Amino acid sequence: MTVQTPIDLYPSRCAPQPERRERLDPVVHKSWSQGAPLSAEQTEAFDRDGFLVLHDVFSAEEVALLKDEASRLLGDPAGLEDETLIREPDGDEVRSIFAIHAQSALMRRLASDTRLAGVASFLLDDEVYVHQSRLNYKPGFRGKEFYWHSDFETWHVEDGMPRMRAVSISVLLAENNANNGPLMLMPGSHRVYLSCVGETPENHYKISLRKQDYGVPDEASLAELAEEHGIVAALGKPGSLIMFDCNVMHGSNGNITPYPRSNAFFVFNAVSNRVVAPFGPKTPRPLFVATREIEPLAPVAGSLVQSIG
Ligand SMILES: O=C(O)CCC(=O)C(=O)O
Repeated sequence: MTVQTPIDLYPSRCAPQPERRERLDPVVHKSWSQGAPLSAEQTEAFDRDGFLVLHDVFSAEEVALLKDEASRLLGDPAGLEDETLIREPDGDEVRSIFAIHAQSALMRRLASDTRLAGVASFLLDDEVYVHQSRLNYKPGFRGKEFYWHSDFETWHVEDGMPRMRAVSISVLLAENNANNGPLMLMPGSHRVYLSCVGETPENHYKISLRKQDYGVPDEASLAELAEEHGIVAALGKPGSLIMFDCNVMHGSNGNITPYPRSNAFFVFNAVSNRVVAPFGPKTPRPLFVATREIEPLAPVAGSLVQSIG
């Protein structure tokens, strides 16, 4: 079956100057009603700010299980698909492990949990699948920054995600505090689509997963956005969740504290928004970065400990 490439509603990396465009898609795709997995206030805050932090979502036992699994994955690189292991730009320390939902039964169960997949499905008003997953370690002393970006810009140009109907959820496995390079977001910036300059080279992902050079917003536009929206750091203890819209401007500083900042990160895309041919380079990124095999998740309720333990 040939999938028709839809019109490019969010062009980027094809004009000599950056452009600001209006978002054409809703942020919360479903009207709130009793029984929704978020309260009316939480739903409103997500719609307004483009992100939401939920504290104490996972119990201490669940966090311990997830931390053990994150350490196990980190401690056994030979057991992982080699290319899923991404190292820091100037060193050998592991920055990210991709496709964790495909390489760990616990991480697959976590992705399917109602607290993640159920909430994503509500916000996007559709069945969801995992577009991308990874553990982001940000090791102590040497963990490098993630420069400012809109995820959607990359997913659209490099992966062929047609519309803004995706949400990311980070499960905090270590305390994310003001000092160890927490996620920073510009609240409200998700309403503006900022196109970037510079045609994407083929196989860009090989470099960009360590350090991104294309799909990077220009400084003048970032300064304007920061002036308009401000910058907020999303802080929380292990077991908290940060959920953020696919187009919110975000990034994080390096970590020179001794304390690693590890998070399990899942991107949920609406099944109706499945990826098509990339809008930029001809060759899509590999499946471990952006899946093209759509497996809708059936949300699972209950403790991770009982499911796996
Ligand atoms: O983990 C972080 O601090 C940022 C991660 C991020 O921006 C991303 O994965 O898109």
